[in-house]
Amino acid sequence: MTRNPRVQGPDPRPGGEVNFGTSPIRIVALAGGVGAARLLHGMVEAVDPSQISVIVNTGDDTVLHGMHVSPDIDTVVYTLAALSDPDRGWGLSGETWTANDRLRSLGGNAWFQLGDRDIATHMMRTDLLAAGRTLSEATVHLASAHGLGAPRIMPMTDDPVQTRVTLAGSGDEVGFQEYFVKLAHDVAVSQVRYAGAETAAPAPGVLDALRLADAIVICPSNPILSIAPILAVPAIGSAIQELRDRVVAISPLVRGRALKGPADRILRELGFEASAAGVASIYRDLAATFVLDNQDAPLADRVRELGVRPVLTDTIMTDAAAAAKLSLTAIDAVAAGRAA
Ligand code: FO1
Repeated sequence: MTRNPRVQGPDPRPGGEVNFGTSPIRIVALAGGVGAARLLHGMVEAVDPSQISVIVNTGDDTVLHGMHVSPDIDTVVYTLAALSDPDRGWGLSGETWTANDRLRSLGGNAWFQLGDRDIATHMMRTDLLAAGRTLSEATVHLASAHGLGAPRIMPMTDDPVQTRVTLAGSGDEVGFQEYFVKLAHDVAVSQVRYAGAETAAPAPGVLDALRLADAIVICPSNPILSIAPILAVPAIGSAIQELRDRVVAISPLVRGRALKGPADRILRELGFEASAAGVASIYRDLAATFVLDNQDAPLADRVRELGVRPVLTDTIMTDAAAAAKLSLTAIDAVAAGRAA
């Protein structure tokens, strides 16, 4: 396995190194927001970033005040550029909120907080789209403007896809950010759909990256809100299914609980088991390997019974070194599974 020469300090590789043979290895990550960004922050320290492609969920995208906001793309870009706010996980560190506060005082729609510096990102993206550039091209521009030559960050599609959430109480359907931010995901959900996904095409480069990948990592993101929209793009979902033996998913739940966000609740509300085994059953046709936390060791046999190889490790990413180690465990597990 090729290790990133920029890694300092102790080798984060777990014991029992497994090789893919001729290096360098190529990795694709399917990513949502904060959980994925944390994993990637470690992955780029552990693996040569030029060999990593990230396919990012755009079902959370929204147009606010005339600006195209792509929260998950920005979270990944800001985190990899070491510019994200460490506590919130989204937005920029050292942010000011003058425009948003002023908007609120004018009676405007200010529940989705846009920081002053963050607004420049959305203005730039909106200008590029208005000038006829695609979301992929706008993403290349913004990643490079943030100093990121690698990894390659791609939206899942350049077509409009919107994650829409039906509220259990009223039966009303709302946009993702209205559920997630305005309602603070504190309401029961009865259905989630990915409007537009059925006719969406993968963004340029997405299918090639998947086909060339030695390992495809499904990040520990919300399976319903962050990963399912990517898989709902038909050509991406079927490519992942075909490449199942190279796919490893990392559980976003530990002892049945999400470390951040509503993944456990929404799984339960939609009739899934809120546990690592429940998540493994959602991914069973897509991922041959499943990484779950040591604390969930009693669930490993149930994962195996699903026809999925369980791998136990520490999945709680306390820092970049822990995230690097988790990435390598997941990637090595694919190599071990394919060699078996
Ligand atoms: N999350 C919040 O909880 N409250 C916000 O006001 C908010 C604003 C925001 C602005 C830009 C951006 O890129 C992300 C923002 N997020 C906010 C995060 C975002 O709603 C979620 O992290 C993702 O969509 C879920 O992955």
